Amino acid sequence: MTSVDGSRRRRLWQLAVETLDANWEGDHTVPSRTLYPHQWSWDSAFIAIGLAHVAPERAWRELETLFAAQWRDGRVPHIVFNPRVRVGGYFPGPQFWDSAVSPVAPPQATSGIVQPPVHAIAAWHVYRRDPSPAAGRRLAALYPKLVAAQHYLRHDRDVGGAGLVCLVHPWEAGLDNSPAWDAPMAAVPADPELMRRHRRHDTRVAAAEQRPTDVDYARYIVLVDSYRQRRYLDAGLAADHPFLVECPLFNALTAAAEYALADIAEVVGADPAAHREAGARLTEVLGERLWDPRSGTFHVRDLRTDVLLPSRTVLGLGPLLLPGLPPGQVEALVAEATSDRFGVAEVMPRPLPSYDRSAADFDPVRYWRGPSWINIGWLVREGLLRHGRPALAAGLAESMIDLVDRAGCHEYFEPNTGAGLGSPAFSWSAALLLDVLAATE
Ligand code: 9WN
Repeated sequence: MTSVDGSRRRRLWQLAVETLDANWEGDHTVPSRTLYPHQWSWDSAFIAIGLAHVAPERAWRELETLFAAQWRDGRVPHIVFNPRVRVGGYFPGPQFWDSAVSPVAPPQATSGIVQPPVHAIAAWHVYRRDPSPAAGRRLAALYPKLVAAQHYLRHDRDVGGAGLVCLVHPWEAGLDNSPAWDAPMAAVPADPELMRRHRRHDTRVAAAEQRPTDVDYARYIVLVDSYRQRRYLDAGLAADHPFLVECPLFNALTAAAEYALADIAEVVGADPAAHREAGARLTEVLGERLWDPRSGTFHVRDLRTDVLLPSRTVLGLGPLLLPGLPPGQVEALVAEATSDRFGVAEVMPRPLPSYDRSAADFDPVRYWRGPSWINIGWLVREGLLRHGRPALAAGLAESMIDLVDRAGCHEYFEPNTGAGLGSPAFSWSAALLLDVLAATE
């Protein structure tokens, strides 16, 4: 277990609490005041995990506000727009998404895509911190909504027909600009005309070399446009949607959510068995479709070409979260995590990068193409703990605490120098720091 001395712990704890307080909007937390002024789906899940330590009421509220914007088909939108934010405060904003075109959208303005399903895991964390009868009632109220979200992902999004969730936009993965998407994105037409009619907001408040390029944005926008034109309905996606991928981290989180739902079901008097079966089935299919025994890690499958893509990104470590991962795959993923590519270690750990450090196109400052992120460290740490590697998990925790200690609650970090990148005062860095610090007490 990492030991963090008392005064350092108090200072970091206070920094994290102040960051979360400053980003609180009354019924949800913004990821960042400058860059992301609305509510984001997986951010809220990570934020709830941290808030559970200091403000459980806000933790429940965070999840409840998000799920109040759940679509009628069960999808949880990746952004819930705050109507009080000025037009142009984020791009693409509510006008571009125009969620009202969809017959299954809620009355609130939201985006039309999803993000990784961390919410059942978060709800379970929040409940376990304070398993009071009142918390049990809030858990019971969330349970059917969490089940509907999983149903949407596992059925409506099973485009490949094999039982895995298919993503229709890199933003759905949460690791938006990962090199994992380069090949499928290269096939998406970058329509400069469409982009000329809009202005990016991100590069006005963050350094351009730390953000995706204009060509990336042109493609992101084409994909939103294409999904909106089908009114965000999923039937027939395989025929003409230009980006369709199966991601190992997203699918591992979908499976892990089923195991969290099994735990929740026990508390709320529902049947846990079907959730455990779904988790086991997803684990099996992940092994069949996304595991490459030659590389010893998991990869993204491009459904448009039916090819397993070669890049080794941190997405490949996601299945470590699964309790039923076969021992050979666990060993291989631990070897991958502790190799020079990713640098996890018990002593003198280096920050966990988002991409293979030895790759020719490793970029230590650009968004998801190398930098270190606290949420990814948190997920890999959970996986290491699940598979009985507490010393490695402690080394990883130490590297995460160190990053925030030296640079503050930044959105991401340069993995060689530890310099803070992207937005300062970023909510999930603060929230997950609280959870990691609490585990070192
Ligand atoms: C698009 C809010 C989100 C995170 C994503 C991260 C970034 C948005 C953007 O910020 O994405 O959803 O505008 O770049 O990639 O993981 O949820 O923090």
